[in-house]
Amino acid sequence: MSLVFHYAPMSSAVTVHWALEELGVPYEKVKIDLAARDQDRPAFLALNPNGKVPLLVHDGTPIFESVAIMTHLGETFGVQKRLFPEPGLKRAEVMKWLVWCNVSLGEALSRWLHNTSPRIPAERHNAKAAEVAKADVEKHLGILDSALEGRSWLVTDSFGLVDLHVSGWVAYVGMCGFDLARWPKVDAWVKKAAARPSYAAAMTP
Ligand SMILES: N[C@@H](CCC(=O)N[C@@H](CS)C(=O)NCC(=O)O)C(=O)O
Repeated sequence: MSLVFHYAPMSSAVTVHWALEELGVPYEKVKIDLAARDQDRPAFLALNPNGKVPLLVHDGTPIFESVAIMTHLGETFGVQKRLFPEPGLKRAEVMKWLVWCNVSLGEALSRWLHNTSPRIPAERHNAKAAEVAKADVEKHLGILDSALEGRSWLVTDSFGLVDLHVSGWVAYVGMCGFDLARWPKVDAWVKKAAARPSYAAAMTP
């Protein structure tokens, strides 16, 4: 079995990196220097025509999109390790939150970054769009806070890949300037998940 993980530190690849560490599966790391535009090289584009990380190549099959990778890792290695539910309603709930994270929360955050980030030329910023996006990110953090009411973990009674992926994203939302302390259940859950040794390993470049 061969797993080759193409990643960049402090990117969307972090949660996949964290999952690989948490699962304890053997894998090979290939660092992609985004600033040097390694992602535009033909050999990389042949594996991921989107030119983005993360990318996982499992026995020669390239898989892009972090939720697809997370789901594949969960199905393949996570069920046995009790980090991913078997097919059924709990699996459906896990999928609901994974997709919500990348599509709903992620979309609002992306809109906010596009309208505020110093990496985007100021003439492309729109103050009203930034305000709406900020409110949308906050609305999603509120939804998550309510979902965590009375629960230790998001879907099951124990830590799972869904906690890892969604809390990893939410930690990034915090790094982008949102004060997570305003959503106490989210804040406590993010801190509890990040205390796992696998998180420190994934944050090591
Ligand atoms: N929806 C994708 C997003 C991947 C993504 O945007 N990756 C960024 C890093 S955070 C990237 O590789 N950017 C390089 C580029 O666009 O040139 C996922 O979840 O895997």
